[in-house]
Amino acid sequence: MIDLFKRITVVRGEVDSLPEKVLAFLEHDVELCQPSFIHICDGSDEENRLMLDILMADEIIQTLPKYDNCVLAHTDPRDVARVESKTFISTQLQREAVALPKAGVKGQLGNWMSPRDLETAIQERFPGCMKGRTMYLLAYCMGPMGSPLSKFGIQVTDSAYVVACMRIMTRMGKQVLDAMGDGDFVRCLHSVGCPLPLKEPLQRNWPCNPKLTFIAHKTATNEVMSFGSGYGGNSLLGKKCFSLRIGSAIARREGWLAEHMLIVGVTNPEGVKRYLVAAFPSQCGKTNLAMLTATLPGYKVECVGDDIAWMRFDEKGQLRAINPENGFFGVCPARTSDGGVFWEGLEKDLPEGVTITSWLGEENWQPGSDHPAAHPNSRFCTPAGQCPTIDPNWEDPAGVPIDAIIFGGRRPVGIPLVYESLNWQHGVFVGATVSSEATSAAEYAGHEVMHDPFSARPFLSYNAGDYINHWLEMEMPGRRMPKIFHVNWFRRDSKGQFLWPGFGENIRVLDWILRRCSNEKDDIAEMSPIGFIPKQGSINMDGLENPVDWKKLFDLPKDFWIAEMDNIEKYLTDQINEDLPREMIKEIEDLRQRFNQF
Ligand code: SPV
Ligand code: MN
Repeated sequence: MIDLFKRITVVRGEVDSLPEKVLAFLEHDVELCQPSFIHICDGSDEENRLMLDILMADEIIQTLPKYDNCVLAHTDPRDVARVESKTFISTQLQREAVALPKAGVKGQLGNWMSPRDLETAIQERFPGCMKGRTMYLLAYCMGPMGSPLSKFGIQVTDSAYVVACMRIMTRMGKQVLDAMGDGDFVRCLHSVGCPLPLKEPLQRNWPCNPKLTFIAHKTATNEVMSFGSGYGGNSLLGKKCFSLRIGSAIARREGWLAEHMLIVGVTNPEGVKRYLVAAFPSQCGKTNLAMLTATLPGYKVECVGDDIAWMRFDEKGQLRAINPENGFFGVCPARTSDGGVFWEGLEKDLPEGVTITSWLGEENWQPGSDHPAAHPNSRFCTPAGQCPTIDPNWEDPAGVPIDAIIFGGRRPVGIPLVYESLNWQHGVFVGATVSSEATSAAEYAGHEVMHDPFSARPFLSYNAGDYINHWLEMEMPGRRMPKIFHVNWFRRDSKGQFLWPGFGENIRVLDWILRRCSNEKDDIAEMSPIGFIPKQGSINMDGLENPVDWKKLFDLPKDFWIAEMDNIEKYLTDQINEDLPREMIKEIEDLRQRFNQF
């Protein structure tokens, strides 16, 4: 055994049996972080119980007795979201990682760090950061085991909470180490940044280090380093860090797409099933759409994934998608006194005498209070296989065939319920110009509309101009290109009321989209300046509780669109500047031209 490990107690697993490369990685991180104990995770039920026992003893979790095998963790109120301002991509040249904005403009498409500054940042944080704690090593697979589309990762972490969640969110444990052998893996280092003994008392028993929080990615060498936060997107490194940031860099090199998209299968009353992917910025209801219960009779929606899609064209030219994840990490609610959970909107369904405890521990929280019961970004973490509407093919190693790509955002004005792009290049433009109201999944306040190209802005790991180019280059002879659509469930009238009921009624829009993807003879679309929009009456509105105002849903106010086009042009040219593909300039010109003739 290597000398280093003789000084540390290996509490579980055998370091000697690790593949050589994994051992070298472990050795490096042990030397850096100086944990007191090492635990090689096997992913077993027994190990999971041990993690939960540790978390219970540390009073980080409590059981929710109303449900089987369900626990609640309250975090330090300062550690509740991704921290985009402290998320970095490190490459030799800045321009590899981020487009260089116009002079005097602040870049919004990611933060670059030089290799030298990264080394300094690491040295300021990681040496000795696990003193007194256990370093867990977990091997995991993103994507179904055995799929040619899947990829391996190794994460070391000093958080039992992270181990328990990674076991849900990924395929994790001994079987992965066995399958991986001497193969490559993404190297992930995570620490909550609270060596023992503590220098400051914990808040709500949740170890974190908000002052020093940072999440860094070395895309050239497939490495992630995360410090100071236990929150999902910052600490479950298989998710945003690997599957999106490192993933899209690998995808670019290998010619495929790693996207912030849900994947669903929709079956119509004739029994025809088609799959689609949809990209929305964080907190626009991706999980809701992924688990939609159709209100139209005879339709069924089944879920393959709710957050991330890895997609590749197969040898027949068909785009196929896998969900790299194994669980859902969705927005969820507060605790009730009967050991259950409370979602806003369930006020009327609360059993008599049951009270709500807010996320800040305030007992007897009252509906209608001036502050929400749960932090708006509080999350649940649960295995995908437990979803009642999980798709039977969700773990198909070949992936599911994709017929349509949907982009969307939260747009209160101007943007119609649905439109279809004119062709692939125009569709890429639609993706590049996604905007949405700000979200509490990161550190933003307020609701201003923010640009979020491909809903991947927080997850870009290389120059946005190259990202757009990579999308453009997907179109090749012999490939059946999916149609690209844009949806907006969130348009409001002048009184601020939503014009569309949303939720299960969104099946009506999915139905229209999928009819556009079949070779249906009925003419259900008409040309507009922004693309094809539904002909009046072509979306099935049968049985809608309240009639919708078609005109207001599909109106294209010219003054709004003139401002929107100016805004898009300014954003793309300011932010992507010299790296903006000329195809995007052409699309803006064509859009202007079409409005001029409108
Ligand atoms: C998102 O913010 O887009 C999420 C949640 O899916 S997290 O994984 O925490 O980033
Ligand atoms: Mn997400």
